[in-house]
Formats: sequence, C-alpha cells, structure tokens
Amino acid sequence: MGDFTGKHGLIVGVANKRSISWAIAQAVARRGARLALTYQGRFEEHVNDLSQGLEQPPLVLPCDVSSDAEIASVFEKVDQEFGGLDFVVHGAAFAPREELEAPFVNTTRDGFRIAMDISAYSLIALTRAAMPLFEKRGGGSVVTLSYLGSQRVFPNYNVMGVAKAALEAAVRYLAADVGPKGVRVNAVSAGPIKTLAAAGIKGFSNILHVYSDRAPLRRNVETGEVAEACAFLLSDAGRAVTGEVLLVDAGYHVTGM
Ligand code: NAD
Ligand code: 0WE
Repeated sequence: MGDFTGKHGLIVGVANKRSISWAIAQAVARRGARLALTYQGRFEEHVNDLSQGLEQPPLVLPCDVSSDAEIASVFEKVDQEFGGLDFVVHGAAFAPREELEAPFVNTTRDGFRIAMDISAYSLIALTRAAMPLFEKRGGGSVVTLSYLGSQRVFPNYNVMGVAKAALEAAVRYLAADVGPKGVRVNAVSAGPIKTLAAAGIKGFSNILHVYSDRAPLRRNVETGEVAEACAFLLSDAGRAVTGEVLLVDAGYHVTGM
C-alpha cells in the first residue's frame, strides 16, 4: 500500500517482534521508508536487535512519552539526521495494572492521570513536536492505535477505554488544527491481538474467541493486517483522509448480539 521511497518516519511503541508498531515499521520499510524507532527504557536490546532486520538501518532512540525532554531530544536528533519528517506512528499505551483488574468505579486519580498521559496526551505532544519537521516536507501524516473499548464496555479494559476515547477525540481535534498545514491525523482501531500489551490480561483468550465467533469474517486479525491499514493512512493513497478512526477488526464492531 503506497510507495514510501524517500520518505522518513518516526515510529514510537516497538517493544518486541509482536508489537503492532514493529509490523508497521516493517510494512513501511519494505516500501522504501527510512525510519527512526523509539523504545521505552527496558526494550533497548530488543529494538536494537530487531532494527538489524530492516533494509535501511534505522535511527534507534530512547523515548519515554511521559517526558517532554525525551520527546524534544528525539525530534532534535531526527531533524539532524533526516532534515524533516513525513510521518509519525504512535503505538504507546499504558495504565497501571491494578486499574485493569479492580472494578472501574475504583479507578484512582493517579491511575487515571497515568493512563491519560501515556495513552492520549502523548499523541498531542508528539504531533506538536513533529510540526516543524513536517513543515519542511510540506505536510505529514500521523497514525495512532486505538481499541473499540473507547466506545463499548469490555470487562477490565476500564480506564484504558476512557483514555482511548480521549485519544480518538484528540485525533479529531488535532486533525482540524493541523489540517491547514497539510498534516493528517488518523487512528486505526484494531481487533484484539496477543501482543505484550495483551499478555497477562485476565480473560484475553476469551476475548479472542468472542471476536472470532462473532466477527463477520469469523476470525481474528493479525498485526500485519493492522500494519497495512496504517500504511494506507500514512501513504499518499490516504491523502484525503483525516480525523478518521478506521476499524480493522474483521468487522466485529458492526455486530449487535
Ligand atoms: P506492545 O506492548 O507491543 O506495545 C505497547 C507499547 O507501548 C510498548 O512498546 C511500550 O514500550 C509502549 N509504552 C508504554 N508506556 C510507554 C511510555 N511511557 N513511553 C513510551 N512507550 C511506552 O503492544 P501492542 O498491542 O502492539 O500495542 C500498541 C498499541 O496498539 C497500543 O496503543 C494498544 O492500545 C493498541 N492496540 C492493541 C490491541 C491489542 O489487542 N494488542 C488492540 C487494539 C489497539
Ligand atoms: O490497549 C490495550 C492494552 C494496553 C495496556 C496493557 C497493559 C498490560 C500491562 C495498557 N496498560 C497495561 N498495563 C500493564 O501493566 N489493548 C487494546 C489490549 C487489550 O487489553 C484489554 C483488552 C484488550 C483488547 C484489557 C481488557 C479487555 C480487552
């Protein structure tokens, strides 16, 4: 989907080879993109190892998205190396584990703040920091990853559902704000996939079964399929699409009972 020859992108949220962000990195690198990959502290080795497998060696940088200083430093280095940027992928999400286990009504002030900061505010911070680099290229494209728990109640998704609702609203407000500068902002809302972020979520296998039983396509989705949808939105093929939340869930979201 699309040609990324000569394009430069920043991808945030690779933890390991199962990460949706890693599938996106591969999908756009295969089509010619030169990438910067960022990792959260503990994943440095994993990401360095993975980066060997890309056709063009990526810039690999640390970035905790809750730190304004680390975000600034990433864009400084990306600007030095690439002299601008064409796209950003935001694939970071986190809520304290307790918040995904306790009843939603017990959501703590701190758990709420952390989930919102890392999973929603960070999209605004990254988009703002990318603007000067996008402007050097006459525009840009931002894609984030969401989940249907933003609109519907899934047991235990809890404060992450509220954070994803905020994230999807931020996509629309950002799209309206930066659209006049030729920058597009979209989300891909993926069906459940057994990644690190899903590991240890109580009842996750059950969620996978509910989806594959009820989804119109009667199956689950793979990271590569989510990545291709992201590549579409990041590429020139998606040039008239902004402020959109594209569901890539084998159709699960249309079902009633
Ligand atoms: P993953 O665990 O591979 O990726 C989550 C990433 O968030 C990790 O790389 C982690 O390092 C990063 N992260 C967490 N806190 C961070 C911080 N403070 N600073 C920087 N990075 C931080 O899992 P994934 O499933 O690939 O998740 C990627 C995105 O896809 C998330 O936004 C998730 O909500 C979304 N998503 C996942 C599924 C699913 O079922 N796996 C479904 C729909 C949407
Ligand atoms: O967004 C997510 C999960 C993100 C996530 C995962 C964790 C696990 C480890 C955020 N914070 C944490 N904190 C941790 O300590 N998904 C879309 C995957 C997911 O999680 C669910 C789901 C689905 C789907 C939780 C309950 C129900 C469905």
